[in-house]
Amino acid sequence: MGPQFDEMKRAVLEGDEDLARELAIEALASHLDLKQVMNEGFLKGIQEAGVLYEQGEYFLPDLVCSADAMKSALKVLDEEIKKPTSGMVSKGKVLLATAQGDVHDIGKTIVGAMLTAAGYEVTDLGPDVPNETILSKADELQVDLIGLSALLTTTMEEQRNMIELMNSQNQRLKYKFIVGGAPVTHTWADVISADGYADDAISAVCLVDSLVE
Ligand code: B1M
Repeated sequence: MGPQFDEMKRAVLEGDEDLARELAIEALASHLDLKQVMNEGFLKGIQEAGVLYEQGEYFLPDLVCSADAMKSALKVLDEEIKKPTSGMVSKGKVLLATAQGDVHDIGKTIVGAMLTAAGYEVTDLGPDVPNETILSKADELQVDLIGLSALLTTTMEEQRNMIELMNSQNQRLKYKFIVGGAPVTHTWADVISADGYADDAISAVCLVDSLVE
């Protein structure tokens, strides 16, 4: 692992927003591989912050600072990640959100950026979004697929509730519905009868490709 990746990890771990932003700008300027920049750099930092939080060494304010540093790097890299690799013909419309009661939005934002890069028109409603809002937006935008992220075991229930809401409004077949987020599994997706589950942003693109024609 290169020293610059270590520094990226450290910037997030120490919650240093300015350093994280600077390192992201430098990474773009020196044409580093963005996948490596994310996976070996910044994401390592947020993962380790999570571990330290679990071990009681980090407290919530530390986690918030790490997340803010992660987001300042992501903001710089986002536009670059979103650049399509091929000529732009929209492959379909995707609506993303994080479940109501859940503020975690870093992973979903990455998924959105990767889907945009892959040629989808992505609308990201952000974190903490009620299912009713998502469904009415889906109708308004006539999307092909809805993706709901959940990072808390409690908010995973909103993914099940979304299916129930769709069923109650006779809209289950109108949209493909996929789920993701750290505690979510294939089994959970099967239990609630979602159309699919992806454990990271790259597999999310493959999954959406397989569901949207
Ligand atoms: Co919180 N948090 N957090 N947190 N946080 C977790 C999730 C936790 C596992 C930490 C821990 O205890 N070890 C734990 C959840 C425990 C549980 O439910 N079992 C937890 C907790 C408890 C909490 C609070 C309740 C703490 C408190 O207040 N006492 C609180 C929740 C508030 C709320 O939501 N109501 C809270 C708050 C926060 C911060 C605000 C400080 C911050 C979030 C900032 C933000 O997002 N804007 C935060 C963070 C940063 C984390 C950890 C450390 C990192 C999450 C992250 O961004 N990971 C997290 C620990 C962990 O996950 N191990 C933790 C990086 C990201 C790239 O990964 O989100 O998994 P991830 O996304 C991946 C895949 O999952 C997938 O692709 C992404 C890219 O590879 N994916 C999808 C994600 N969404 C997808 C959707 C798809 C497909 C794939 O299709 C739709």
